[in-house]
Amino acid sequence: MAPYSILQKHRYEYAPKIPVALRRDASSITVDFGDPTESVSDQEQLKQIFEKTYGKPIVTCSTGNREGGTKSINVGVILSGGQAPGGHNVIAGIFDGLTSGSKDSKLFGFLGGPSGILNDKSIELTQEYIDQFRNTGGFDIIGSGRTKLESEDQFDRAIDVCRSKDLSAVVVIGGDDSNTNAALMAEYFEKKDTGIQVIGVPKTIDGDLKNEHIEVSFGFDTATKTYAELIGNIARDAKSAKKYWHFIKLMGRSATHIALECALQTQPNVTIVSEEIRETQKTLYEIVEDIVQIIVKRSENGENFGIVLVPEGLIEFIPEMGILIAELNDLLADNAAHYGTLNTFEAQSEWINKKLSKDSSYAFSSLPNDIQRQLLMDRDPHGNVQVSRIETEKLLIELVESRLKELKNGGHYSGTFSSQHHFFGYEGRCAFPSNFDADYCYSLGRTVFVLIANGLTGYMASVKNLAQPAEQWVAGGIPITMMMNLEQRHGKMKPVIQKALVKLSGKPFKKFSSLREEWAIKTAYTYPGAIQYYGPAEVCDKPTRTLILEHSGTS
Ligand code: FBP
Repeated sequence: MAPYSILQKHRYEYAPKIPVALRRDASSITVDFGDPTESVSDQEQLKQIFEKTYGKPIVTCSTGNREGGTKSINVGVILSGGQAPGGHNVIAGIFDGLTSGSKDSKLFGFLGGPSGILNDKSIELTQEYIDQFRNTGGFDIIGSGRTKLESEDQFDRAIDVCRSKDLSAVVVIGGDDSNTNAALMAEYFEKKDTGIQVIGVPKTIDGDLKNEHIEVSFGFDTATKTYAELIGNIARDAKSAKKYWHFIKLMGRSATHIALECALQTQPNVTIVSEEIRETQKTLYEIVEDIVQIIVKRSENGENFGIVLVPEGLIEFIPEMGILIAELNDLLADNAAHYGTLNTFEAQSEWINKKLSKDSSYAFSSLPNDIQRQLLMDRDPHGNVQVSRIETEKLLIELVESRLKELKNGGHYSGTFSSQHHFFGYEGRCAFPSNFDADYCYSLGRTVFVLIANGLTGYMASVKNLAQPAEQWVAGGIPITMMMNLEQRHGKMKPVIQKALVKLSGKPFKKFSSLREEWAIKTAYTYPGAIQYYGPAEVCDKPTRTLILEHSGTS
């Protein structure tokens, strides 16, 4: 066994709290069926695409008992996309459910993400092996990857591999794209009459895989608490030394849920919400001006320090930058061969500038060289610009600094401005899961097994009522097609799970916007401290502010 820390040793002993309905022998749990469902929109088209799996009912784990337990079965599991705390517990939950049904059942973990099933690379997950990962962060139990599993050739290959291992089901633990592909795979497996079930699990620290039935994706709780601890520490340092403005970029590929939650936990001076920028169509220079105004006001009170939270996805939400990035994505995808022959940045940017529209060429040229380079870096497998590699926080500092100089020269600002930049993302993705994530993920894993044992496919495991104590949580399954609509991807309309951005009419944003002016000028930081695993429930088990505001009506 690899060396481990004292906390890790103690976490092995932690028994996750689970809903009452899951507390019995997992193999005997039945499900109650609701009414047939519809997709969020584009019902007719989706009905045709998902001929076999469209319209299934929501299911809830029931208190009734299944006759005859479960025969021994084999299941395969895949971790897909970015790491999120709690993934190990999902796998532990599946394993415990599976082996409670029959000791002869087997769980296989495909290695390195979805490519593991295509390359037939897997390991059998034994009790001894799994026990080394319980309640720990990371995805290193089997590794993860970003290969997309979406073509019929890939699905055929997956069928061969599943058959060679006699798998009854495949579990895909992933974000919105991976679960969309899980739904397509479930449909294909049904059409081919394979009898192989596919179940999805909602994972992503970004928190953008959520809806009426999926209250939060796992990992969001731990990641935001980790970042909030660090932000609180920096805020206190800033308030002590009174000499730096800290610009902190926070992960979240697209939606601003992470930065918003961290703002609610720490009360910084400025938090940019990308969705609001898009809604109000603010330009980069207007965003900079807003920050500058706050810096000037605080300096008039003698406070030449502060905290600015910058969501990672911001750059794509600034109208002129969003258009520029969309043009760049298309240009790079359509001219990959020619672009590959351009060996220097100068040659690349000259070619790009000629191809861009006039406005985008202007927007591109007005950016510092480093940011231009970052915008031209390789796309991810979904064709997206890798926002975690674009240093928006540094860009803002540069623009703020130069605007403050202008104001100083004009006699409108007499403060001092020194800055520090930070990026918090990877720090939070593999943290020891909070009690909430440890409990939630283990419950999700147990729920996955109940769905499999009840013969379901094309479902996402769901555990609801999460703002309440774990015993009151409600476990069940949501047909994935129910969360889908059609969206344009690479010029074609494709079925996808709707991404949940921050709602400006939602309670978390409203709460934030009612307080932000006060936080901007006053120094009103709060310091959440480190995640606690042992102690009073109020300290250790409390979910995020976002979840509480969205689901219990209190803060
Ligand atoms: P998932 O959506 O796959 O969960 O990943 C989210 C994320 O952590 C984003 O916040 C971030 O932009 C991205 O992954 C970084 O990706 P990578 O790990 O490939 O650098």
